[in-house]
Order: sequence, then C-alpha cells, then structure tokens
Amino acid sequence: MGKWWKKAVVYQIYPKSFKDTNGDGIGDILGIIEKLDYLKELGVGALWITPIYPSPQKDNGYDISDYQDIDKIFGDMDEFDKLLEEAHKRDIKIIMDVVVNHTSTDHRWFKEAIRDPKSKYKDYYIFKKGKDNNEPNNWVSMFGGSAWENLPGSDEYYLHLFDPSQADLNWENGDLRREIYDMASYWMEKGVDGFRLDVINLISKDQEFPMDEEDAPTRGKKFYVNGPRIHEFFKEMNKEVFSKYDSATVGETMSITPQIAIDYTKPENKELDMVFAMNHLKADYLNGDKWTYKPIELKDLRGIMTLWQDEVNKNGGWNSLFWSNHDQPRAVSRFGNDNEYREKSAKMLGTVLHMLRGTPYIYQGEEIGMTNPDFEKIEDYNDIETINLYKERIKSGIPEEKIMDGIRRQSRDNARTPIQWDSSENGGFTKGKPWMNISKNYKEINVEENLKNKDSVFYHYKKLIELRRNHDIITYGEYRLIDDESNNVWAYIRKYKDEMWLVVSNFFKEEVSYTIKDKEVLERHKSKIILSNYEDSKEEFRNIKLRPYESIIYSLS
Ligand code: TEU
Ligand code: CA
Repeated sequence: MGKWWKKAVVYQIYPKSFKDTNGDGIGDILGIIEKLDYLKELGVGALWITPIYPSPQKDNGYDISDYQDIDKIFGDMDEFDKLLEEAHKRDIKIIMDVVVNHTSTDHRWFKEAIRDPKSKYKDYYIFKKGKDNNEPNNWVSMFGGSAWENLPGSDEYYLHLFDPSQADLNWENGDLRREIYDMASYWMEKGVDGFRLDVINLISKDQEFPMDEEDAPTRGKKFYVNGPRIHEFFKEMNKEVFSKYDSATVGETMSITPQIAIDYTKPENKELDMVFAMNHLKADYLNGDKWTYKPIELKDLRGIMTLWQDEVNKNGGWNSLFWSNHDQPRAVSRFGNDNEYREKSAKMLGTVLHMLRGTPYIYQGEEIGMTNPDFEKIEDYNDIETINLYKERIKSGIPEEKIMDGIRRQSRDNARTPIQWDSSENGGFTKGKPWMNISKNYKEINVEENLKNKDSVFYHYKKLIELRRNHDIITYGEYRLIDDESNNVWAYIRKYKDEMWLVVSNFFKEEVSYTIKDKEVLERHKSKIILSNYEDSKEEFRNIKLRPYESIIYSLS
C-alpha cells in the first residue's frame, strides 16, 4: 500500500502521432511539452511514452539502435530533460518504454557482431548454425514467416521473434545483462519514474531451441514465453536497478494466466510492479485468429476481466487496466458504438474500467472518444505487422475484401492516427503533411470541441480521475461481480470499510430493465449517484431501466 502507482492514472503517449511542432509531420518532444497543461487539466499522474530512442523506425521505435539517446525525429536530450522537468513541475511522472528482448539490427552491438565474428557482441545475440541447409528450428516470427534470418553466405542464422530487423538478445550472457541494467540505471538517474518493459516475458529462451512438434500458427512460443530463467532475470533486474528507486515497472506480457501474473507482481517476489495481460483483448478473435471477426459476448469479456480482478487481487498482485494501446483498435469502435452512441458508450467504457481495482491506463485520444479511421485501401496503412499480414494472406489466396475487413477492425494503425486537436487542417496535429493520415472525422471529434462542451467524453474522464484521487475505495476496495448471467449488463460492487459502491452498465444500444438480486446489495436502502453518463439517472437502484449504454455509479448506505 501507499505506492504512488496504485493511486495514479497513467496516460500513454505515442509521440509520433501526438503533436508535431516543427512541421515535419511527425509528433515530437516539444509537442508533448506543449500539451502538458492539457494533460494536467485531465488530471493524469504519469505519462508512459513509447520508445523515442534512435531507431530506423521499421517498427516505430520498437527497434532501438541506441538505448541512451533520443531519435532526431523526436528532438534531443536537452528537450527530453526539459520534458522531465516540466512534467515533474506539474506533478506528472514519466515512464519510459524500453525494448530489451531485441535491438534493431542497426544497433552497434549487432553491427559489431556481424563485422567481427570474434567480437564479444556476437554472444549478445542468438546465432545458431542451420540444420541440413534449413533454419535451426521451425519457430515462427510474430510478424509472419520464419523466426530465423540467414546471414548471407554462411550457414548461420540469428533469431528474431519479430521483424528480421529486430534481433533477439541473448539474456544468458551476463555482460549483456549488465549493459541493460546500466542503461536502465542511466535513465533512472536522470530522474525518470519507471519503465514499461516491452514483451518482457520473452527474454528467457529454452536453450535447447527445440523443434515445435505442434503445428500451431505461433510455433515455438512455448519455448520462449515465461521461459526457464525468467524469474531469475526479473529478480536480478529488480535488485540491480529498480529496488534503488521509488519507481514503477509494468511488464508487457504475452500468454499469461492470473497465477503467472501474481508470481511476477507479488511485492515479496521483488520482480515487477504490474503486468499488461492481453487476455481480454482477444474476445473478438474467431478461433484465436486476430484477423477474423467474432462479435464480442459480454459474458466472455466480463468473465475474463472478473477472473483477473478476483485472482490477482486476492493474491497480492496488482492489475493494470486498459481497453486499448498502440497495438490495439480504438476502444469505442471495438467495445462500444462509434456511430450514434459514440459519446455515451465511450463514457460507459471509461466508467467500467476506471472503477475496477488496479492502475488504469488511458491511450491517447481515448479521452475524447477517438475512433478507428476506417481507411479504404492498404496504402493508407503503415504498420509492419499489417503490411506483412496483407501480403501473406493475398499470397495464400484469401479474398482482398475479407483481408481488408480484418485490417479495418484490427490493424494496429487504428490507434496510431494523429491526435485530433481541433477542426483546422490536419486536426491541428501538424502544419506539414502528417506521417500517417488523420481520421476523416476530426472536424467533429477533437480536443477543442471536447474542452468547450462540459458534457464531453473528456470531462467524464476527468471526473473519473478525480474520483480515484478522492476516494480510497476505488484503489483499495474489494471488487465483486454481482451477476454473471446478464447478456447486456455488467454490474459489480466495490467495498471498503463500510462503504459500498455499485457500478451498473448497459453494454448495448437496446434499453434494458435490470433487477438487482444480490442479497448484500439489497441490504442497503439509500443510494446516491456518484456519476452517470445521463443527466437524469434515477437513484432507485434495485430496479433500473438502463437506456443505451447507460452507466451509473451509486454509493449505497
Ligand atoms: O508488442 C508485443 C506483441 O507482440 C503484440 O502486442 C503485437 O503488437 C500484436 O498485437 C501481435 O498481433 C510489443 C509492442 O507493443 C509492439 O508495438 C511491438 O511491435 C512489439 O512488441 C515488438 O517490439
Ligand atoms: Ca516534428
């Protein structure tokens, strides 16, 4: 208890698309500084900034070529120092994003490893000899194709779980680990407040590098996710770096269960503070395929999120709460209604998430209800995963319209269009040509409009953040689902000391009559509305007529 990151709301910035100040069409550090007052007005306690280190930008910065500098497209170290100072002046913390599972093949270590096979840097990566003129094993890359890249003119391959330009690091090597810890300490000494650690549960690989006998689309995964030495590496990193600071670490993780999350985040284990678990973001995958759509069943979504609330909370771990990030579609388009009920459903989603137990993350633009852009053609997309997928599926004969339908729904670019600041050209994001097209709806949906209208999504988010600041029940209270039957309503309570809050939300556009059957709730007789997305919601909480996407927080006594 008492940790700052348990009370804070974190706002994720994808700098490329946040705010451009020099007209090159790419958002920059000065753009973040310019908008700090806006973020202060929203009330967030910390910013998570996706990678801004030098990078060839093949994967928008998740391909780092120098860990201890700033990419020129974003600015320089003086500007970064200024950002730190200006953020701290406003009581906003800065969480850096770092990728230590792999580096760009433009990193000096990798170049040295290739240039001089005897250099110590060779063992910083995972080079293996091929087998009978084939790859060392049959693992596949998360971005399609083999996970191994051949060094031209040799029988050697290096491992890349992502793009061939992202070479996996060899965490078995103690010197490499030392370099990583020194690098992280360098940023901590500068005054940053923590790290988001990219795909951090992939760093320990099974050293046998076995063939995967199962013919799954993710072949190899079981040999590198939550691998043999993972706890040892987390503990070492914690001891060498984070234990020395009042910092927050949040690990991005893949394929985990609540039990694994607890093991990573239990304070006494001294590993990570929080993890991002993606389980609830697969509710619309048909048979596990991200690109084939299945309508979301509220029961599934609520069930997964409740399981995480129950298990992790009871066992001393800590959840991170999020609907979206830079790899995901826009929350309102995916879980709400981005037409008629855009504002209502965006507010409902905000309420449901922010009243859960854990640390909420807001992805830039979510606070104004930004939507997926619905781009027409593949040329409008930029993301490496999307482009590879498109090529792969065209080759395998899948009709283009079907592929594009999947891309429109699921492409990571949905989240990466520039922030819509106002109704001027390019939504006020840049005076130049934006690196990626802005969504066509920027004239209606933008920050300026939101700030003018006291009833906007922005002010709803601001209230949710304020509530968290002022009411310990949100941070520390127990969560309990009071109904796992309803197909359209998610109703839960929070309890702390003698306080009880009830959160009831309609996830659909059809009106619904909802009757509370929970005994403990019915023992309470008086109610006060803490927040609703309708002006005239009624205090009667036992039988509620919920209008489209209506979402109400009651305090019961
Ligand atoms: O993402 C990890 C990851 O594999 C998925 O989230 C992926 O983006 C996608 O959803 C698979 O369908 C992290 C970063 O968040 C992402 O931006 C990077 O591209 C990736 O690691 C590699 O560094
Ligand atoms: Ca710029």
